[in-house]
Amino acid sequence: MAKIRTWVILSACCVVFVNCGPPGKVGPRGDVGPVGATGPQGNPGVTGPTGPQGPPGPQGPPGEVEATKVEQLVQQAMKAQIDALQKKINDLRTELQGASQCPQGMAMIGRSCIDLYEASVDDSSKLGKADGSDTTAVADSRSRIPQTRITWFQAARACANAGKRMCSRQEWVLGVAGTPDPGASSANGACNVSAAGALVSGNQALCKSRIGVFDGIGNVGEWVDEWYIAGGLAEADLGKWEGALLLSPWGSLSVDGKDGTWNLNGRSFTAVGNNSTPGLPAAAVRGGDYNAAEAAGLHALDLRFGPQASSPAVGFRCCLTRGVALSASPSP
Ligand SMILES: [Ca+2]
Ligand SMILES: [Ca+2]
Repeated sequence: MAKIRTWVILSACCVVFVNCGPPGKVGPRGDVGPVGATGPQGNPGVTGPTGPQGPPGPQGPPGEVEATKVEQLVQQAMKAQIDALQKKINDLRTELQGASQCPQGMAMIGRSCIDLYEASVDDSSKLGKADGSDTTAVADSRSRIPQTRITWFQAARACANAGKRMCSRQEWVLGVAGTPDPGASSANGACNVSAAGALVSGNQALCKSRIGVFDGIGNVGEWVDEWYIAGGLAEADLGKWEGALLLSPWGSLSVDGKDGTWNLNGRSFTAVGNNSTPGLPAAAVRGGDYNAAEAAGLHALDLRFGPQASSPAVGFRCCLTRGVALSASPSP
């Protein structure tokens, strides 16, 4: 209806205003329009799939209990090392101290120390058997009545029990050197060579050596670390030594020239008063005793006693090498 109306209107117009013919052909289609503007950005894509599993991570720190254990082990190891070092330091310190001085009651001879006094022991009931196998008495160097009735073996053990040893011949002689020889008299504090028994060692003020050793001469004879074949003399001399005291063998070497030497012609005592035994070695006793008179002296040497013999006139004295303590065990 609307198209018809339009056509009527248009036709009427043509009648009114124009002497018009039929309408022309429709013109060609215009060119394609320009490309439109770029559209807006699209929405983000969807999330991708889960990736593969990663490699395992590094080992974590130890747990609390394990860490404590490790720490304890480290501390123990360090403590053991520190203790070992400390012991070494202490040992070295002891050795240095020992190397530079002598223990109390001893005097220095080179690298050795010698007791200032004839030895006593802590307990004379602990002398044990004559061979010293069970001697537990401990020797000491103090101003006391010295121990006698002790065998060489027991004396050696008592010295060892004190961390010392028996004196060598050289140590004994050097230690006692310079002691004034009293001759036959003990008057005025001279060495005890004319009494009924032993005095307190150190009692005789003049009986002192160059380095302060007391009673090397007289009081009690002293075992020394020295053994001999008993009576090991020339055949021609044997008769002269039988049970006898030989005086003046030292000539001018002795202050009074009468220091004695005793020997028993190839025999030695197993004990005082017992019969002497042939072939038994003699352990040396030096210095003479309270009853030796002029025969006592620096050079006095008594070879009558076997090492298992004991006498009321024979004691001992200990020495040591500085910086070295002897172990008290095992038994010899
Ligand atoms: Ca003596
Ligand atoms: Ca003499």
